[in-house]
Amino acid sequence: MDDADDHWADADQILSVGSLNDDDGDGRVDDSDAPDLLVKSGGELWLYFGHRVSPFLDEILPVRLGGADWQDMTLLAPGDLNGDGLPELWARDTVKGTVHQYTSRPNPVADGAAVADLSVYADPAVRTTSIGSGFTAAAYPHLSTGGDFEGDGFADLWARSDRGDLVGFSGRALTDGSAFGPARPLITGGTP
Ligand SMILES: [Ca+2]
Ligand SMILES: [Ca+2]
Ligand SMILES: [Ca+2]
Ligand SMILES: [Ca+2]
Repeated sequence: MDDADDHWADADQILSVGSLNDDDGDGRVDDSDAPDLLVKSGGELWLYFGHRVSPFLDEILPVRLGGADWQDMTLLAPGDLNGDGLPELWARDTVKGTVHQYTSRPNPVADGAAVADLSVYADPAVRTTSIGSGFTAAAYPHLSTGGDFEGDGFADLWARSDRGDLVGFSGRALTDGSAFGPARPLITGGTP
C-alpha cells in the first residue's frame, strides 16, 4: 500500500460497521460478507473493505467518503435499521450536539447484486435534518451505540456524561425531532 493511502497513523476514530458490499458475490449483503471499517482522520473519512480471503484490510484500496467535513463528528454504528441489509451510520456533531442519520442507499449493479451507494455520505441534505439533539461533546464526552439494547426494534444510545455517569437513551420512533427518549441512568450510585 502506498503511504498516501495510510490513514491509520492520524486516525482519531476507527469504527467497525457492517458490510457495505457483497464480498462473497451471492447477490446480497448480509452477515456472510466481511464487515468494513471506517477510519476518521481529522476532517476526512475513509472506508476500508474487510476481506474474507486476505487478513489485510488494505488489500482493496480505501475509499474516501464524502467531500463533507467530518472534523467535529463522532461516528456511531447502530446497525441495519431499515432492513435492507446495509448498515446505517449515525454522526454526532460534537459542537452542535445534533445526531444525523446516513440512511443506507442501495446501489443495484449490473449483476443484480445490491451494494451500498456511497454517495449518501457526501449528501449535504443529511446534515440539514437530525434525529436527536443535546448531545454535545461537552455534555457527553463519550457517546456510543451497541444497536438495539433491549430488543424493542429501535437502536439505542449510551453515553458517559460530563459528571462521569453512565446514561442510556432508548431509541424510539421519531417524536418531536428526536429518535431517543430522555436520559436514564444505567448505573445507580453506590453500586459496589
Ligand atoms: Ca465488506
Ligand atoms: Ca454476500
Ligand atoms: Ca440499512
Ligand atoms: Ca432499543
